[in-house]
Amino acid sequence: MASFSPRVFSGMQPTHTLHLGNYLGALKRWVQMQESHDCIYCVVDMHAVTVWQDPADLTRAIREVTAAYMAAGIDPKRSILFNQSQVSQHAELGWIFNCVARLGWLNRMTQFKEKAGKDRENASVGLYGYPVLMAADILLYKATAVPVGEDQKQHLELTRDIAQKFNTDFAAQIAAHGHGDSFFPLTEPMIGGPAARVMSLRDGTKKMSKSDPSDYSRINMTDDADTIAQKVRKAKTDPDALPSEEKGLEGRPEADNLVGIYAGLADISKQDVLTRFGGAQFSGFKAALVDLAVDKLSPINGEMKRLLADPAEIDRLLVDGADRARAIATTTMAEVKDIVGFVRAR
Ligand code: AQP
Repeated sequence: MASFSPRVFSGMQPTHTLHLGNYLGALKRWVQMQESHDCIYCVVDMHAVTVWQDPADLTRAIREVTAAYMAAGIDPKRSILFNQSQVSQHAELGWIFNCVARLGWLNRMTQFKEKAGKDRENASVGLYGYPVLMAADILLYKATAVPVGEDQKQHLELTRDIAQKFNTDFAAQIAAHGHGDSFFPLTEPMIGGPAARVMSLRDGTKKMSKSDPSDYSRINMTDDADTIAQKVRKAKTDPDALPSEEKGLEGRPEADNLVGIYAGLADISKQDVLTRFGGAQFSGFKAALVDLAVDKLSPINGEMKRLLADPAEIDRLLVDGADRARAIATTTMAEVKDIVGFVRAR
């Protein structure tokens, strides 16, 4: 079996504003991974345009998401930080993978079904092919691990299926070009922690989502302290006190969600939260949650504002990151072309 150096890749779409689910499910863990891994973090603007984006809003959101990454602790010197559309190899490898992936695989993708909704015929071809482009994003860098929220599990399984089929279909050429028995790694999803799936503050059975029409369903990374306090106070709960054991959260999705958010923000387990707050009424627990959320999010919010005051510097950092990403992507794409049998300049 070929061996691959450990490398992390992950990305977020510059659509709307990032929320607490994006932060706890992914971004916070990306920051931690910098300690142990070679990391590449992308603002996936080509994914964003799979649904309509006003161009001026898209430009603003690319800079805002970049600022959020850095304000949360992504260091653009240590990690590679860039926006996807500046590295054209993502689209090139995406095309090859369109020819590797099977229609039957894509037909099973639940996110497409959710996002296309009833008006499926009117969805863009890009929205349907979204998980194929995501596989290209990851495998272009031969990433071995991808930290994501639970909602992305199925897409990562598809990434592994595509890598496996490419490795099998082209096994002879992969060996002949000196890459051993596999060209792409079978990337591991890194999903976990108490906040791998943060739910809506209005409905504990629905994922916290950027596109939820109710702003009270989520805490945005740009929300100020008063807004955070208002949203947590209005968050749906049930009439009972908090349980002392985790199994007492079963069948109580809203309570489970708030406890998970507290645990994610405090870097402790849900059981630790219940050991401290078991028997408390929600009013007291919510007050503690507001203090914690404001304490953790306000410095990020402040740093985002500082960074966004200089958009030219953000653009410069993205160009620099894209140059570093392209250096890796160019090599992979040249090797893929050789394996597939395309003629190219040498
Ligand atoms: N609710 C969530 N809980 C935990 N993790 C989450 N992620 C998203 N929502 C939650 C993770 O955030 C990363 C960014 O993914 P994205 O930018 O592609 O976000 P998204 O899926 O578009 O975000 P939304 O809010 O779900 O957007 P809409 O409303 O457009 O569908 C990923 O790692 C994701 O797992």
